[in-house]
Amino acid sequence: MLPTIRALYKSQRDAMLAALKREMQGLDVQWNTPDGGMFLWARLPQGMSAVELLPRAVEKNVAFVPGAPFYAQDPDLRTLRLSFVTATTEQIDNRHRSAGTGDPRGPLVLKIWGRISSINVRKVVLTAQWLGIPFERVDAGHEFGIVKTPAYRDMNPNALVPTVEDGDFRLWESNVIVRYLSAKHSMGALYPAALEQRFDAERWMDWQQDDAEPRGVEMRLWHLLRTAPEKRQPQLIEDSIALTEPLLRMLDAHLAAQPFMTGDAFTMADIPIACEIHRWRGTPVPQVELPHVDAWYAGICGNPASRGVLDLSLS
Ligand SMILES: N[C@@H](CCC(=O)N[C@@H](CS)C(=O)NCC(=O)O)C(=O)O
Repeated sequence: MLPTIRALYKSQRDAMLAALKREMQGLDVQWNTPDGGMFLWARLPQGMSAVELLPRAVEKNVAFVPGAPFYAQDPDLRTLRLSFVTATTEQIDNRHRSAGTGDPRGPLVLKIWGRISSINVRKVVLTAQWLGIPFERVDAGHEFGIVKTPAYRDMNPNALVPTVEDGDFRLWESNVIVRYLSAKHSMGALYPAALEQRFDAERWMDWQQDDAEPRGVEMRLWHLLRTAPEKRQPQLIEDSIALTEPLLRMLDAHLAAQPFMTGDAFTMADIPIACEIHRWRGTPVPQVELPHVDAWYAGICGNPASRGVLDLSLS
């Protein structure tokens, strides 16, 4: 009896190992090769959470147990436990095929191209984390290069980050990616369904990109963090403070009257502006008092989705 069970479990384990190897190709997913027992442990790519992935995997007939509850402290949200004894080898093969990158409807994982030191990449990562969208981020741009290669330019002719690949669909322009992901995964919530509320959100997103960013924040950051001290022009920094402070006071007054950018609920509009405030507050210059902005921002930072984004220092 025991040798039969042992042989059966071995064939099921091997089917799962083979399916993982095939379907997780090119993704930063790790797993062990169990010597015995009934389970295999895997670790998802950076930024993913097993709890958040579970409902999507179940939709595709793959179930697992998220690893976090097994930890006494500091859980690793990326871990999960797969049982290889509860399905036949054919089921294991087919279910992983349908849930994996071989799925004709596209891979489970959104691919985000761009270094996390970019504010525009941070917006996209924050959106994906907020919505629990499984993603893989590839460092690109600046010191990581890649953006000027023909293959990257084919995706994004601007040779800038971020770019996302959602199956066969490729998209660039950070705020547009935030809109796209919100509309796709959170219609009626992050992407407001009512036209007036939606365009209120759109307006603030454009304000971040067209006013707040170019008028001051960008200039200050580049000057203070990315320019050699001997090449810095103090006048430029002062000008950028003078240009930006009135905008921030306006933002503070806006958030004095309502908890989020477009009213009572967090929407896509809060994302780019939170990333802008992260940058503003992280720049080493005298800071204007913004009590309402700070309270709103603290609330967003308190959400686990902001980890690895708004808790990073600027570089
Ligand atoms: N409007 C674009 C701007 C993109 C952009 O300027 N990206 C910068 C980083 S924030 C970039 O790619 N810089 C060159 C590099 O990193 O190599 C967007 O919002 O996505």
